Amino acid sequence: MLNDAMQDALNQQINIEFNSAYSYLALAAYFEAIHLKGFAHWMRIHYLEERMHANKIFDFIIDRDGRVELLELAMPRKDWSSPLEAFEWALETEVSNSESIYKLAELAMAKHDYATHTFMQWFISEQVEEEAIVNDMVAKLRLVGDSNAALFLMDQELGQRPMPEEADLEGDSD
Ligand code: OFO
Repeated sequence: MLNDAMQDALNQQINIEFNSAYSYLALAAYFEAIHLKGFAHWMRIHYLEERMHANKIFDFIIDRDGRVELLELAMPRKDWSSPLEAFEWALETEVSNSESIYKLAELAMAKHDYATHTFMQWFISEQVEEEAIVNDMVAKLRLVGDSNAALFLMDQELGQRPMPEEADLEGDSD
C-alpha cells in the first residue's frame, strides 16, 4: 500500500512526465515549422518516451492499490530562437525532472517505502541516459554553429532515429 504523501508525490510525477511529453511535442511542432523534419521526428519519439514514463508510474500506483489522480497540464512553450536554444531548453527540462525523481527516491527512503524506492531506480538510470543524450545534442549543435550544411546533415541523421517498439512504449515495460 502507498501512504498518502508517496501517492501524492507519484501523482505529481505523472504530471511532470506528461508536461515533459507535451513540451517535447511542442518542440516537434517548432522543428516542423522551421522545416527540420529529422529534428521533429527525434522530438516526436522523445514525446512518446515521456508519455511512457507517465504511464509506467500510473501502472505502479495501481499495482500498489493506490489512486491515480491526473492533474492539469501547463501550456507548453511555443518558440525558440534556434535549434541550439531548443536543445538547451530540453536539457534544462531534463535536469529539473532528474531533481524531481531524486526527491521521490528520497521521500520513498524517508517513508521506508522500499518498493517505491526500487521502482525509482529505473527512472534514475533513465534520466542519466536522457541527460547524456540531450547534452550530446547541445554539444553537437554548438559545433555546428552557423553552418546550414552541417545542420542539414544533422537533420538527416536525427531522422533515422528508430521508432520504439510498441511494447517499449507500454507503461509496464522496462
Ligand atoms: Fe521522463 O524522462 Fe526525461 O524527463
